[in-house]
Amino acid sequence: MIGDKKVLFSGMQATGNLTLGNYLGALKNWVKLSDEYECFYCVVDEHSITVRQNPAELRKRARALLTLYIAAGLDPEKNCIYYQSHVSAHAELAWILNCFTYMGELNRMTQFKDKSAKHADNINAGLFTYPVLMASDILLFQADVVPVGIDQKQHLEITRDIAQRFNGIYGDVFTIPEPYFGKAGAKIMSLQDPAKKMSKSDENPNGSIYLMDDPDTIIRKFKRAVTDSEGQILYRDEQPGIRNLIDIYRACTGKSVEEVLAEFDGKGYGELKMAVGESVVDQLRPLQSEVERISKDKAYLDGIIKNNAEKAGYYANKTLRKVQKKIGFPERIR
Ligand code: ATP
Ligand code: LTN
Repeated sequence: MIGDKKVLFSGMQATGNLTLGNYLGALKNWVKLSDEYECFYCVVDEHSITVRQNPAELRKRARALLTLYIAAGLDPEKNCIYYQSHVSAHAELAWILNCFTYMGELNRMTQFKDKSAKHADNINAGLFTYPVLMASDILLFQADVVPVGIDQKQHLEITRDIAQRFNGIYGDVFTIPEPYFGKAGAKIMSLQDPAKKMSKSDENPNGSIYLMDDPDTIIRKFKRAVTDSEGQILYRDEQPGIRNLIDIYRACTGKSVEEVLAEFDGKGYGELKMAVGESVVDQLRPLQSEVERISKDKAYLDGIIKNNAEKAGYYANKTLRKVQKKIGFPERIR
């Protein structure tokens, strides 16, 4: 708790241009929850380097991501929006928690398996211990809730396991976090392959809607979305492409599955695709204009970056010092 509020923590990697999946699965829920909790929203640039990055690009993307958090509606005066690399406690706690995490546990992580298959030439130790750094992010802030997409479920479970193990040895040091998954957008699939999640590092740009795509591009991508030959608009496993379109529509409009099915009863796939495309354009329009406006104000952004890194550092170091003391590191001489 901070004051009388529970704590929320979440983050995203600065690995590419954000997609509609990132927005509907995570960012949109962040905004929804931001009044209720004391929130920390991190640009996890340290996680990003588990895959090789171009330095100039990484710097640019990290700033663009931070701008996008604000543009999406997170007030940086109320929510702590900051870069992971500006708070050294993340890496320090990660080292400690590495010593409380088993190889066997990390070996089971599906993201590690997927990413090492994708980057076979660079299966580095950071990629393997990625979930430990993520656990450190969350536990440093004693977070109660962590809004993420379904793909992060396993990482939340290992975070809870590490925290429980540590608490079992040293007493109640860490709050055990709960994941928060939204109803409609928790797993948005690729428009070109509905068996695969929409991902910002996908090589095929037609599979993903990027948050900064212009309206024509968005509509074109939806028109080309892969569906099936059933010809009926139903919400079921056998029609993953249609189900994905319905999920996107639900997440953008707030309608229920029943309402969407009633709306498109007897209509064709073309009509559904157009309606979904338009709902996405409407959803992204305000966000895009806010990005333009905020990015121009360099001094404003720099001020946020500096102040919030200090605020995050304060809370993170409080937990880190407690952990260091518990495990028996020598006290600092003041
Ligand atoms: P990468 O392609 O680099 O692995 P990513 O697109 O999976 O990246 P992350 O930075 O790993 O994005 O994830 C940021 C947040 O967005 C996480 O909470 C994640 O669960 C969520 N997310 C990512 N893709 C989707 C998706 N297709 N549907 C719903 N949520 C998603
Ligand atoms: N692994 C997450 C990004 C991430 C994160 C976190 C999310 C890093 N640290 C802490 C929530 C809380 C991903 O989305 N790929």
